[in-house]
Amino acid sequence: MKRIAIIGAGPSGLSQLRSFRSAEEEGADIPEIVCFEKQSTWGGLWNYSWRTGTDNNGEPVHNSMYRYLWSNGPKECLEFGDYSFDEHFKKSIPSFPPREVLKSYILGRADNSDLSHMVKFNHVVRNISISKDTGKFNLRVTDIENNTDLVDIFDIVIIATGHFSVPNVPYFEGIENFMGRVMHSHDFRDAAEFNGKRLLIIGSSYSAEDIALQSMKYGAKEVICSYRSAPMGFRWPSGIEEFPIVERFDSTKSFFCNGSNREIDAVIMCTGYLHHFPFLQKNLRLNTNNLLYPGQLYKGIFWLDNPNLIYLGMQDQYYTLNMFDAQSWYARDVLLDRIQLPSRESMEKDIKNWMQREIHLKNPTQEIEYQTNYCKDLVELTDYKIDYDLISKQFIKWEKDKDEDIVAYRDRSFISPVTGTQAPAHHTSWWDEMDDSYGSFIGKI
Ligand code: FAD
Ligand code: NA7
Repeated sequence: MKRIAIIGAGPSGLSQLRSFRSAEEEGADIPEIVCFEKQSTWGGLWNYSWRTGTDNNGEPVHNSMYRYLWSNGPKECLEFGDYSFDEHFKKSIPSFPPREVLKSYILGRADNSDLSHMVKFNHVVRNISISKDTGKFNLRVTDIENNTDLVDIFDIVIIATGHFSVPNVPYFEGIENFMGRVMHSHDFRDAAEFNGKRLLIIGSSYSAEDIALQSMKYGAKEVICSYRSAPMGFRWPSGIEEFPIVERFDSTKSFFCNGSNREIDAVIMCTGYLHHFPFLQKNLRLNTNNLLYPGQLYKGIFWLDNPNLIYLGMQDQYYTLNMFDAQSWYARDVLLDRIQLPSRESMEKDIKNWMQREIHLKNPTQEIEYQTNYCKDLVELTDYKIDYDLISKQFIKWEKDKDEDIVAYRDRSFISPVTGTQAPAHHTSWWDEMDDSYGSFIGKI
């Protein structure tokens, strides 16, 4: 029987565990699986931590989420095919829940699936290498609680360590002389810190958009978003503006490439994250930017040079939870010999084809359709069921809602692809709702 190691018990790792559990429930013999998780509990990024830098064990803090984080897409677009929001909450809830509510849902399926015995918490994977003699993977893992290192051998390794945790921090001329606060979005925790402040945000993607809005909502004086490639172009509330890329700083000002400059109090770099796998033997490390189809991975999952190495959730993400499920169900079926991988040549051709198609995508609608097709392609041969076409339509509608009104898009309601339920409206508009607690959101429906 194969031995499988999963690294990480965030949503991707949990999807993989759930996929095997579901096969087992239907009578299949499943391999021995050990999931190593460096945190004391599961949930990955959804475990909010006030800490930044290193944690109480001296390990890098994994968390990049912050207070007042609400879902940035409709919950109906991330719903699990085999576990609906209605089932978890015993009633239907609005489409854009705050972090704690989504975390409850993600953990709910794991709790109900009896997965915890497969996870070793407080275990940091330090090193993975391949034995030249056997072709098996040697793992070195630190058991943090007992302060011991263990070594173990596995046939299959599944990397589910996420890719939104290690910040990409570019250098800008003179920033070392700037006297205000400088941070990366990975360390952003509480928008109220910037109450009354003039804030410069660098970047023009999801983090920039959400942190700019949050900061205004919680009292920032003004927010400038500085873009490298293109402005986000939303109809921003008063106080938020977009400038082309910042070129340099002095002690109090930022200078932009269009010749203008502004006095600012703080800088938040929303400049994305690195795919970072220091624990892997060098020639096994996925090396990519944040793409919908990272290279080197067949079906976006299997390491081309050695398909016994599997990566989950390494894509840029419109889809999240049910894409991780699609990947996990497919990987499971390969590992259970229900699906055969084609020749290396065919896999390489397939990867090139998908990557080529990504280059030609022109707008978010095409990107959403592309990732929809990716998910559909994966589940075609498995028993995972969800209506990706409905999800796709709703993602496209969500993009339009954002263009119409970036402040109000979270007040809209969507249809569950699992139960068909239309979500109720939240009792307060997102812009006016300062309380993101579970009790306020779930209690007052
Ligand atoms: P992660 O959640 O990052 O989990 C990886 C796990 O691996 C962690 O538990 C970590 O501790 C563990 N790990 C890492 N290294 C090791 C090691 N060496 N040894 C052992 N364990 C290790 N998605 C949405 O659907 N909706 C949202 O609203 C949303 N908002 C987001 C907001 C922010 C600020 C960010 C950064 C992401 C957001 N996401 C959102 C996307 C998010 O990436 C996914 O929802 C999801 O958390 C990805 O799951 P994952 O398991 O792939 O990775
Ligand atoms: P993303 O989506 O990877 O975006 C990174 C942004 O940072 C993007 O706008 C980049 O600009 C910008 N960037 C990267 N490097 C630079 C430099 N050197 N100078 C200026 N701008 C730069 O990361 P996010 O944090 O926004 O989102 C990650 C996840 O968190 C996402 O899935 C959400 O769910 C929450 P570019 O457009 O490439 O020119």
